[in-house]
Amino acid sequence: MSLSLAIKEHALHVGFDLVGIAPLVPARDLVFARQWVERGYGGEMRYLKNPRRDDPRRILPTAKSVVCVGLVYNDPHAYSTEVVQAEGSRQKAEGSGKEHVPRGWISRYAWGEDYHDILRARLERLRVVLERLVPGVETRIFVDTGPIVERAFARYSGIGWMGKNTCLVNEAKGSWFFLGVMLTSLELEPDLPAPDRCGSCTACLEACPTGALVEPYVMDASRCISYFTIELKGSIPEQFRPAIGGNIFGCDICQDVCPWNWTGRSQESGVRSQKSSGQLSVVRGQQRKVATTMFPEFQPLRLDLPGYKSRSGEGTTSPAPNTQNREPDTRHLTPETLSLFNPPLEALTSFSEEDFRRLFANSPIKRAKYRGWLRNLCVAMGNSGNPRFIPWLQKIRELADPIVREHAEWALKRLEQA
Ligand code: B12
Ligand code: SF4
Ligand code: SF4
Repeated sequence: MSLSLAIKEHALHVGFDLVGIAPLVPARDLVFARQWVERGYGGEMRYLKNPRRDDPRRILPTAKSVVCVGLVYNDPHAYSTEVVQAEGSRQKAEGSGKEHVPRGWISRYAWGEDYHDILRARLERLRVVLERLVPGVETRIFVDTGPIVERAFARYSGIGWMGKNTCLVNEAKGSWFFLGVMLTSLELEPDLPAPDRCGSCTACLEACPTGALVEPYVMDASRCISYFTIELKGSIPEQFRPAIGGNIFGCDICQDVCPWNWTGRSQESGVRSQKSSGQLSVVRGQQRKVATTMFPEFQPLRLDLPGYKSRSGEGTTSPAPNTQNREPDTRHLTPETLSLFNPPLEALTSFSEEDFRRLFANSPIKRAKYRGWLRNLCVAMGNSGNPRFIPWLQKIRELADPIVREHAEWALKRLEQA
């Protein structure tokens, strides 16, 4: 068996779902990535300016090929475009005489434990195998945070094509997977890039609420909800706040609507998007067949909140996987347990800064920091149209932090006008 094949077998053996080998320099994409940053599309993400991103030999001078791996994080819970959020659920609740429970959306990738550690641990195991196979081999491993344009290499390794939403999409697995890369000093047999299967579909471009997908395959990250709610440390530009809707950490919309995350085959998605309305779109009548994982670390975290008592007795959790386009299942609720799947906004207000640090110590959510968390909650509450948040916002606006204060003021004004 060739060394390249042996490495790929071991990658699957240590638990990755996808693996491929890329040649060292996908020059066209790295030039594109540099120009993209120069155009200002990276917003305030200064790490994207690191010149080592232009050529991996600046990290490992002996590098000759790149082993790219993918790990599926999707689980069977509903998509953000399936759960009827904000206005829709309010109307429904009012119609049925029940109190409306405004909920927020935490991006699917952040429901479970921090993926950086999980992928890195598996890559370390792969590195040990490689060092045993080829003593003296030099390697560097990266998951997300290193100065590597990961999707460029992953694209050339054949594990997916770059979709028009800029995510890497795999024909069999969809796009809900994380990437990891290993630079090696070995001359390995490269795979062929996967063919682009987006075809004439434009579902993601149409669904993006902020117009961040400025043209097919090109994102202006400085307009992306994921950037606003995770990466941006300061004030969220006011003109984008209504379009953020209930997204409080990250955004899944352009992946939720992708037909490859449904049947994995056709574009017959029947997606109804509500671009720029600030509401998430609603998708009905589809069967989801894309790859999921039962890996417990990626299931929605359940937090015990002894201090929290839900006002309307709605509870906080939706434990049952929800694959068939249903609204969150609220039958098995305990009022003090919070699931990160589509949580009630009110429950999220009960965290102190200390709680935030403790609860999210091993979660990607810690990246937003407490200040960003409060800021994002203010925006979602302002967008909820629900006056029950006014007392909390009034309290929050007394905080010393000028960013949080300003977002609370904005939300109060919006609720008063609602
Ligand atoms: C900065 C960053 C972001 C930014 C900017 C995203 C973006 N589209 O650039 C923000 C904060 C918005 C973001 C959001 C998300 N991110 Co992010 N992010 C990164 C990071 C750190 C760098 C990405 C980057 O370099 N962007 C600059 C652009 C130019 O590069 P690129 O998008 O990778 O594009 C490459 C190719 O697509 C190609 N290309 C793109 N357009 C064109 C056009 C032409 C003409 C050509 C020739 C080439 C080309 O050139 C580039 C180099 O190949 C990577 C990790 C890493 N170190 O690479 C993770 C990463 C891309 N993110 C990831 C994830 C999971 C997410 C989110 C799903 C999280 C969430 N739910 O909120 C969203 C997805 C949003 C989306 N539609 O992409 C995964 C992607 C997995 C996948 N299957 O694609 C990565 C790889 C992290 C990881 N290790 O798993 N992210
Ligand atoms: S993650 Fe959300 S805001 Fe960003 S490009 Fe996709 S749909 Fe648009
Ligand atoms: S939604 Fe359509 S255009 Fe966008 S990435 Fe998926 S297949 Fe491609």
